[in-house]
Amino acid sequence: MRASARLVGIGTLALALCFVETRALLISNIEFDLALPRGATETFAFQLINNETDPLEIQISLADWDRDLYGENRFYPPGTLPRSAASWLSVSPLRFELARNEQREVKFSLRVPRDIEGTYWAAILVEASPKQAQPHPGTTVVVRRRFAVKIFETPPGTGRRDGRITLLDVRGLNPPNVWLEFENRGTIHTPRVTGRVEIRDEKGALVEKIEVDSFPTLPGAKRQLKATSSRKKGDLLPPGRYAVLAILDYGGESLAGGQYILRILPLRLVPLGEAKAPPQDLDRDGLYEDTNADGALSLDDAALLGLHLEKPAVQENARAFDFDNDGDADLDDVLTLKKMAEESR
Ligand SMILES: [Ca+2]
Ligand SMILES: [Ca+2]
Ligand SMILES: [Ca+2]
Repeated sequence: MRASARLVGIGTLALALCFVETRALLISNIEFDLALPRGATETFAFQLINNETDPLEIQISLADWDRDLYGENRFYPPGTLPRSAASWLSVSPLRFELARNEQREVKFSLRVPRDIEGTYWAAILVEASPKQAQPHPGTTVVVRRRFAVKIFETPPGTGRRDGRITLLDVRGLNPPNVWLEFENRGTIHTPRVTGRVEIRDEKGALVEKIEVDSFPTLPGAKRQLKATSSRKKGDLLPPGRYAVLAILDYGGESLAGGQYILRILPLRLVPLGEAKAPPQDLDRDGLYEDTNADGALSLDDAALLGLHLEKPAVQENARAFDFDNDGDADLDDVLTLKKMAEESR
C-alpha cells in the first residue's frame, strides 16, 4: 500500500473564506492512495499540528469530492457519488481543541467491501475555526477554514485502465495554444497523467514539442487543459499545414493519442473602412494593432476594429487581430487593443 507522507502547510491552501493573517495549521498527510485487498479493514492516522498563534477548534467530517473539467476540487455530502468510499470510513476524534503548538492524531479505519472493482474514494474534511473565548449566541461570525484529506482505495488486481483524448484543438497562434481534453474511461484513478504535444510540418519534421503539465483524473472524469508553446510572441509559424499530435501516458497498456490538422493561411489584409492602407504591425510581433494605418497606436484603432469586427476583412485574418491569443477575433480583442492603446499613451 502507498500512503503519501508529505508535511504540508495547509495554511496556504485555505479556502477563499479565509482572509485572516495566520501562521499555519499543519497536516501530515493530505492524500492516502491505498490498495487494501477486498474484505480488509485497516486503520490509518494523520497528524494535525497547530502552528498558529491562537488555539483552534477542529471539526472532522466525511465528504465525497471530485474535480471539475479544469481540475478544481468539488465537495458533496458523503454518499453522493457512485464510487463513494465514505460509508466505509470511520474517523475519530470528530471534534477537539488544538492549543498553540499542540499536535493531535486523527485515526480512521477503512473497511473494504468484498465485491468492488477499481478505485473508490472520499475525503476527510478538517475544519478549523478560532476557539471562542465565550460562546456568543446569535450573530457571531466565525472564520472557518476547511481542508481535505483525500482517500483513494483500489483493491489490487481489480479495475480497468482506459483513457482517451476526446478533444484536441489549437486556439491562438502567437504563441500556439493547444487545448486538450482527456477522459478517464476506466475504473481506476490516474494520479499522474503525463505527456506531450508535437507540432509537425507537412514533411513530418518536428517543429515544436510542448510538455503537458501532469494532472490527475478520477474514473469517469474529463479534464481539459491548455498547453502553451514556449515560442516568443512574434515568432510565428509560417503559413502552411501542420499536424498537431498529442500523446498522453495515463499508466495503461497503451498511450492515448490524438491528432489535429492545423492550417495557417497567409494574411490578406485590406484597409478597414476609410483607412488609406491595410492595418499595420508596428512592432513586428505578428499582431496588427495599427488598424487605421496612421502609423501610431491609439484608441481610434480599437474603435475601428470594433466597427469592422464582423467583416470578412477582420474575420478572414483573425489571427492578425487575436490580441488575447485565444483563437478568434472578437469583442475581447477590441477591449485588449483598447487597453494596449491606453497603456501606450
Ligand atoms: Ca504588433
Ligand atoms: Ca493607428
Ligand atoms: Ca481573441
